[in-house]
Amino acid sequence: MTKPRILVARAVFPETIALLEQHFEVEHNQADEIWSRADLLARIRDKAGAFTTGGERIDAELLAAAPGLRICANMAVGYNNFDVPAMTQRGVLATNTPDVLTETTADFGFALLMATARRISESEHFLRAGKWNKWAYDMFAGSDIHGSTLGILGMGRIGRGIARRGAHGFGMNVIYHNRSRLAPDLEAACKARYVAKEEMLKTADHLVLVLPYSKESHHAIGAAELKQMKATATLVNIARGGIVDDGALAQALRDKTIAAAGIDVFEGEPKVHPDLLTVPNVVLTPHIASATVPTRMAMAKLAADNLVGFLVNGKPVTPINPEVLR
Ligand code: 8YV
Repeated sequence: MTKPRILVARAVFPETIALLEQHFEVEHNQADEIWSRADLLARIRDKAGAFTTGGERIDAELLAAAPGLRICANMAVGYNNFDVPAMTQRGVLATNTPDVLTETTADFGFALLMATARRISESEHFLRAGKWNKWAYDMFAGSDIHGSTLGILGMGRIGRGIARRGAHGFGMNVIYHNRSRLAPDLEAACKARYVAKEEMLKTADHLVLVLPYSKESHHAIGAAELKQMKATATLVNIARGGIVDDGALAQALRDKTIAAAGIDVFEGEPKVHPDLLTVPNVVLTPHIASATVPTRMAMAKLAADNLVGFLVNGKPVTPINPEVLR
């Protein structure tokens, strides 16, 4: 019996490829570089499934180029690279990797918040540059985490993980805003209080963004929102590029209308807004919030399990559009 053909759009763990090769004929991008759009369109043409990593746009054009495509399995919890309505209409299943990255990503959100508020990167650069030659009362004086007000925009699994760390670990007063209010038991578990977005912008000492990217959340934090924040506030974005207007953020950081920012995701990444590279009060990381070895392995395994589960047994593990199965 011939095996179904699948595409793995980027280099992943050898263990993942070995698992997939037990069931499929695998075309695997082993190069360092992401395939061009033209390459992706050409290579997906004869495939039944695709293993994607969040950067590959799966839209009507690609679906038209791949008449036999039945599933795209994203190795990411976010799936704004998928046009889900177009996939559903064509009967193509979409899957993602929720849960397995929640705690790791929440850990990183907290690490980035602490590095930002306590000016860790900025002070390390200063030391490495040989500029540390005296004590000064205000040298790299930042803002406190413990006892401060933590605002969270987007209260899904990762947002709740950050809230728990803040409330239970650091005695923070946690407020959040979300499309809908959490059930009382979920609010109680992370000691979080629902507030309007405007109140959160005005009162948070630290604001962490963990909401999914969509047309509605595009530039949810722009010049107007940044103006409402405290001059002592820090902003952390571990959600998606495009949720923050990076140009407006660089301006706010330069004008010190907010104190500092920690940014892991960028509009148009891996390109970074040039103005962000020139302001000192921002910690910049290359989209690594889920990057621990066990978590990345678990994400890759879950994406592979979705492909095997669906194409071999008809049962995906974490479908986004289960209506395709009916
Ligand atoms: C991924 C992410 O590393 O899961 C997500 O949504 O943003 C990250 O965990 C990235 O999408 C590549 O897989």
